[in-house]
Amino acid sequence: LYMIPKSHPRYESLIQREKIKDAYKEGYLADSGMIAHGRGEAFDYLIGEKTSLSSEKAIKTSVATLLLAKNPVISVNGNSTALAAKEIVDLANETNSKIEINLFYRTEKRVHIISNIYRNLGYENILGDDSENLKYIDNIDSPRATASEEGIYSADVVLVSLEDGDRAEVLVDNGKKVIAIDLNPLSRTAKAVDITIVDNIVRVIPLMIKYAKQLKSKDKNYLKKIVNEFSNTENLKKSLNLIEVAKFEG
Ligand code: PTJ
Repeated sequence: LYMIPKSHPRYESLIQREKIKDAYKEGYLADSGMIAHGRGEAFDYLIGEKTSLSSEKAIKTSVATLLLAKNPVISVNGNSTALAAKEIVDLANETNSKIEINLFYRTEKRVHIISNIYRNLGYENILGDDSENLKYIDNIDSPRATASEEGIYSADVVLVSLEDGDRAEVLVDNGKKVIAIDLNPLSRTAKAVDITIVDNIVRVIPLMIKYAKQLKSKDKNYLKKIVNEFSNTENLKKSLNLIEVAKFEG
């Protein structure tokens, strides 16, 4: 990584840019992954680059949902891998979730590099790579809609991040409970899914791990109560409010 002094006022943001740039140079970030990151950065700026109370509530509900699931799957792509691969492995272990590679711009080369990243982190059975006979959700025979039979294809809960709206809708239409990490509260993904975490993936996954450690010893009724008390419509309204009240304080 390019040396960024820790004292730099935009240190965290610059580190994320470096990771995205490096992932691009290593050949596993989609070309438009750069654009997607830039859009996320802008929304992050508007919400003050911190986890709001509504995001924390959505995070807690998401963890309860993963812990209650029969076959929970964490879907990963180029951007989520660049920013949070190690933490994603920890979250999968804490919540007994599977990890599946699901790329919007799928190429053999990108799949290969990404699966090696997870293997090098000690996560052996990554799903969705080319060694499997992949199926297609909703019978959309497109490389964008691949699904591993034991993963997303049969999952009851899927966690997606930086996901395209069409694919999020296909998952919802197929009866999956979908959790999305998306900084844009107005995106089609944010509106389509069951739980939207309007926050940066780099802050979300570590907090999910913290909640998973707390909640995994709780009984099912306790977890169900958390899930039942959550309204995604309210959550999205509150997230939008954060942007509306962002004021010039100069
Ligand atoms: O690796 P691939 O081939 O699967 O491609 C991945 C991208 C991200 C290129 C693809 O899924 C895509 O084009 O996504 P979109 O439609 O640009 O949506 C990305 C969404 O993620 C946008 O709403 C961004 O605001 C949001 N976003 C960007 N960075 C972050 C983020 N959300 C959370 N944390 C971030 N760091």
